Amino acid sequence: MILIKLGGSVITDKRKESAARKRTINRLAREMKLSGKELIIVHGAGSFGHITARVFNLDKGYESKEQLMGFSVTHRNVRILNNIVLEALLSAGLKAVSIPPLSFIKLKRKRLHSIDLSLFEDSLRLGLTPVTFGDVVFDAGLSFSICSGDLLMVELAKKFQPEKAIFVIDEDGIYSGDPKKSREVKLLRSVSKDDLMKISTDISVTDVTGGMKGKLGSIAEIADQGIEVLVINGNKRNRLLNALLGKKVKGTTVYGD
Ligand code: ATP
Ligand code: IP8
Repeated sequence: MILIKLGGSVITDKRKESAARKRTINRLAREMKLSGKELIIVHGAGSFGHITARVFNLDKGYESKEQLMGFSVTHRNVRILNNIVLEALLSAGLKAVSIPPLSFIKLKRKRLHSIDLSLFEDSLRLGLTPVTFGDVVFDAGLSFSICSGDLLMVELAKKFQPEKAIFVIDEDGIYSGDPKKSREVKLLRSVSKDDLMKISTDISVTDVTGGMKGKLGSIAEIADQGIEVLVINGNKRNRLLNALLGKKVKGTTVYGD
């Protein structure tokens, strides 16, 4: 089984609220189907989640009752994006089924409190492709908080030990610094998990879950379990397909020790 995260930077335009990139989503869905691999798919929230989450300060947890509408709207919005992804997967011929985090994970001060991944097991056993996504969730310390797709990647990797985990973003991989900020940065073709945290990162768009910095922490946790992690560009045709097929593709490979 291969675990994939379709980043919000690829499937949406993170600068514009609720702007899905349907052509890209459809192409990525076709590439996933063509690979013929057993998959668990996670997707980010992009501009369907991060913008309203920031407006209502949802990442800080419950502060006032005015945030509750923000909680509902954000959940509704990420489900709209999830439906767009599902439509694309079904049209490509994948038997996808959606499993929303709000109903299977609870956090405590933004860290894992409890999780029930049995629906993922049931789906895989039947030959269905489970799909989940970054969402608002209940939090035992803060009443609610944000669950990133990156955290879901870590928990799914721990439980299902995929043959590899692929993070699909809008850049060719992990660079020595943010490629949107500087031309001097270099693509890192292979990085050890211990070197990950030394990499310079930046957040140029609204992102309540820590952007690339948060992602590097999640990648390190997955690599720590001996699982190969790839970071590749989803805007480049067939890169996801070739990565799924085990071909050598431009991107960053992160290895444990
Ligand atoms: P989402 O959280 O919405 O799902 P995502 O998973 O696609 O989004 P982001 O958190 O947006 O990922 O991170 C990808 C972005 O990180 C890229 O668009 C890039 O500009 C930025 N970035 C910052 N530092 C780096 C770096 N060192 N290497 C590569 N990208 C970087
Ligand atoms: O885009 C964030 O998930 P991510 C979820 O995977 C929300 O970090 C609701 C902003």
